[in-house]
Amino acid sequence: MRLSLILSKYILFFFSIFFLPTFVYSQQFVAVPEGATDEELIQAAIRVKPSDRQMAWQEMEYYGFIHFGINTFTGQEWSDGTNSPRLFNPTDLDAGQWVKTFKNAGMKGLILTAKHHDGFCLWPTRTTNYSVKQSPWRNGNGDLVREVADACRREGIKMGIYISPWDRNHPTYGDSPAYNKVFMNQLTELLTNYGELFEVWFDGANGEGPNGKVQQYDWESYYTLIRRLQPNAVIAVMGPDVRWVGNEAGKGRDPEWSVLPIGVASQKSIAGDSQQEVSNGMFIPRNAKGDDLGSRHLLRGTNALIWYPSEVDTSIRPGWFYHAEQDNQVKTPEKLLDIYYSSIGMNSSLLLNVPPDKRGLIHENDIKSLMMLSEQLNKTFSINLADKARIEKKNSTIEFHFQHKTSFDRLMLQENIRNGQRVEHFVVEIYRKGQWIQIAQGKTVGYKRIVCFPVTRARKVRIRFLSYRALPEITKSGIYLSNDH
Ligand code: FUL
Repeated sequence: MRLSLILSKYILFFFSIFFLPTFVYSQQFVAVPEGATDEELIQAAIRVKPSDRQMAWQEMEYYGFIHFGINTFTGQEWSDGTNSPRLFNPTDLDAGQWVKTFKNAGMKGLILTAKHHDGFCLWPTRTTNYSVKQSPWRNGNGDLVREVADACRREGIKMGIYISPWDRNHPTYGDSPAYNKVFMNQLTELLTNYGELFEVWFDGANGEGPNGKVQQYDWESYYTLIRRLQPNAVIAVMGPDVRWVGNEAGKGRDPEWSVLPIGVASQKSIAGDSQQEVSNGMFIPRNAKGDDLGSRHLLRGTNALIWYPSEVDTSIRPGWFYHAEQDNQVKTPEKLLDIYYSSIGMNSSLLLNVPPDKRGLIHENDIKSLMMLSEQLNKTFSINLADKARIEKKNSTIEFHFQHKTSFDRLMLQENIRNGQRVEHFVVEIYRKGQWIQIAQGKTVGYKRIVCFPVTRARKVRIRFLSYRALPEITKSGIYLSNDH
């Protein structure tokens, strides 16, 4: 690479351990020159692209969350680390049943709570006795992380881990360097002993440890370790690769931008001078809950932009952990379908929690809802009506001409995000009585956008891109009839 190119004001920086040891988690960003005009900002924004690991993750779309641990047996959502490990005693645990259920539901992977805030470890870690080792399950010889990893491998779906940095049991928690060491060891065990992981999910919840002290997490070291031991894994939520959508209700937003302002104050800090500033300010957009995180006006004043796509995490039940009294509150297939459209249909991935019960099995009611959802999705998306249409692509429109009048109520678009995210506003129109009539509209497209509207009958459909950062590259489009109504 020529030096002049490196110094060019819009250059995409690829930092890696080889180039800049202090910036070891290989975050890619595009620098924005000071005082950039709006046009210069957009020029920078269209250069922001996903990393390979982010791309592989994005293509998974739909994967499951397993909250299982000591809380499953005490009826709690959060426990304080004082429950006896002997309470952990699933009678019929079958990780194969979990994985098969998820696979049949159409999920491409699962994330297991290897350790929740209570500190109870689902694997026989060397870092604490508060683990399956001290439980009656499998006579203390069990390793649930291993059983899940083996089942995932057998069924050919990917595995990820959730590990809570907040630990309400470990005596070192709050003694920052000591606990950071413990946590690094826990990570090392999980990252080395169970095969390839696709995601490491760091929870944002944080509080006091048993000694009342607040822990200073060494995020930089955690990220570095993950990059070294599992280079293909994305680090989510409290991490640089995947962003929390901002709610736990399964709600997406439009626009949903994967290109976001980096959120730190100075170029100096971006370059790695101030590690704290980089990690604290960079990965958690301060307004993760806002209606819009990345439209043009929100990019003003930033000094760099990153690719930071959204993940929707929500539970099939009111709680994250299993509670028998919620057996009749499992989300209906209709509700799950809404969530599908407002997550995967809105440029996010869907991480759907399905907590196993005290037997160690996914409950029949949850399976029923999951299967009905997947049937409905298969029914809707197995026939792409656009395949039978003549397609005319112009610069900023795509027209579909059917041979006969055709009924449809869903439209799907995908941008070639390897070349960035470009579409800012589009309308869907049909041709009727000599004119184009708008039936739906949307803002962003991104990796995938599904627009839902009432059943419509027409011979010609058109998508018109009203606003974009660069000419849209639509790689896939689809028109469907759902029969959801
Ligand atoms: C939250 C946690 O506090 C909940 O218990 C759950 O694990 C959810 C996924 O994340 O921050």
